[in-house]
Amino acid sequence: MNYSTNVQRPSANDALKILIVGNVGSGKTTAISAVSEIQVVKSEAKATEQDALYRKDTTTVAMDYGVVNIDTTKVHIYGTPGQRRFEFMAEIVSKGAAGMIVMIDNGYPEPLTEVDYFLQRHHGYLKKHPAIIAITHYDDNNTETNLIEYHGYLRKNGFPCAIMRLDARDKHQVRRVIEKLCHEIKKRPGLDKELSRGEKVS
Ligand SMILES: Nc1nc2c(ncn2[C@@H]2O[C@H](COP(=O)(O)OP(=O)(O)OP(=O)(O)O)[C@@H](O)[C@H]2O)c(=O)[nH]1
Ligand SMILES: [Mg+2]
Repeated sequence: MNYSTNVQRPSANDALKILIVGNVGSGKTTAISAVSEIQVVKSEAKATEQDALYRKDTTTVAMDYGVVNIDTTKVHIYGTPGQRRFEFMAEIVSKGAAGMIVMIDNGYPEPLTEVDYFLQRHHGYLKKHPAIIAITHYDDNNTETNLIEYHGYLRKNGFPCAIMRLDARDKHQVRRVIEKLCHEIKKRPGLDKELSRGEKVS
């Protein structure tokens, strides 16, 4: 008997929306492109702000969108622009998102100030939803801030988020961060209730 015809990948039976915010050049678009199982929808344009030109010529001006399947969960990933003048997009895109990745380029002169900026800005969202802080560009020779300093900052300011190192170009590392966030989302009590109130996406 040929069993192979009966073997199927488990189909996604639930869905989540997650959001990636973080500073310019931290790797939001790169991470979504690395991990997505569909062609990523992007909104790249020529960068104008000096900050945005630091690592690359283009910058996200609206949002990125990709999909990855984690076990039986279809994860819809939305990336936001890092340029401050487009940051209103994050408020719009965060609607219905069950969790957030805050991606920070460790090569910034003061990366802890950047973490502070994003955590304060999304404070309202983070009071109700889980987040992972993903620190990128850790391999750059000119980066000096260690993970322990991020841990210290989060502890001092009362943000109970996990912190992970990430090379946004590496699909497996990006997947691990998303898996961890999905795990945090699913262990939150009351998630089912939240999803049934309309946060579920398909
Ligand atoms: N060396 C190194 N390069 C990285 C790492 N992560 C991402 N990159 C590179 O850094 C750049 C990040 O660019 P994007 O992905 O466009 O950054 P973004 O966060 O979407 O930027 P905005 O849309 O402008 O906010 C790309 O050139 C990546 O290849 C890392 O950990 N180490
Ligand atoms: Mg981008």
